[in-house]
Amino acid sequence: MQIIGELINASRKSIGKAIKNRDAAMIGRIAKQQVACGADYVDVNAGVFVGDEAEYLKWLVETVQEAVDVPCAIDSPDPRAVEAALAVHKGTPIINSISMEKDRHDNLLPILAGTDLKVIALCVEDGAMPETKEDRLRIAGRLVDDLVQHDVRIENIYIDPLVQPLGTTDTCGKAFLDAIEAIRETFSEAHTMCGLSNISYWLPNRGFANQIFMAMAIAKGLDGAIVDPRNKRMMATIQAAETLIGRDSYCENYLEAHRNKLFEFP
Ligand code: THG
Repeated sequence: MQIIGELINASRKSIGKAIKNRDAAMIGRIAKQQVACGADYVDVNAGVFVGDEAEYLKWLVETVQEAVDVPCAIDSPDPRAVEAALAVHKGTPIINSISMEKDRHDNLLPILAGTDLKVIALCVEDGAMPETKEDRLRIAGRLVDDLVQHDVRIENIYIDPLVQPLGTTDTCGKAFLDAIEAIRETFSEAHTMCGLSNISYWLPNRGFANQIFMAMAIAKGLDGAIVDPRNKRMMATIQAAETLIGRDSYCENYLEAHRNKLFEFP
């Protein structure tokens, strides 16, 4: 399971303030915490700084990479910001994300074409949001065809079927889960990815709902997620689900997690 730590996102008040103040100690601390808790990538998002996003995103990449050794997930639709971030990034980041929305697509495709960059392919197109499994699978197919035609390797594509809040439709959770399963069957060499906290947007006890939804998604084959890795219950859920579905030989990772007290909650 590939874990992207979601916390360095300027839309969160404390992070927006830290970025504005160029508080490298605070950004470095949050990056370190996420990696210590198991993040494979650190998401960096400076999207609220319209006009100055490129400069802030570049600073975030430099600051995060001074603190930790893992690559970043560069979270922006703006090609200027992505280019600025790539110019300073060491190692191979993941771009979050291309979609079939025309502007976003046409802006990011030239940056990705022929490279070894990893990329999240978000199942969204212009016009209506995807509703059914079939909508998601069709958009995923367009994205994969297009990226592969432009010499992006299929193993570097992480398809995000898009989690929507329950309350838009009762069945959007099931449509997402069925889409994960169908994507794994249809594009077996590609990966999947999602940010899943949206599912519980209107509900009380969101943490509990999010953990259960994660376990259900892992059962369908989800192999990447954008989460808060400091959330011990969520990380324990991920570990247990992976072991139970058979992705943990001799349950070694589960046993190690137990020894490291991952299953003991405050
Ligand atoms: N797919 C892809 N990228 C994504 C998402 C996705 N990036 C953004 C988002 N969804 C995932 N990232 C975050 C980052 C922070 C928070 C949630 C998702 C967060 N939320 C607080 C909450 O939900 O309670 C509220 C914000 C706050 O603290 O102010 O922190 O789906 N590809």
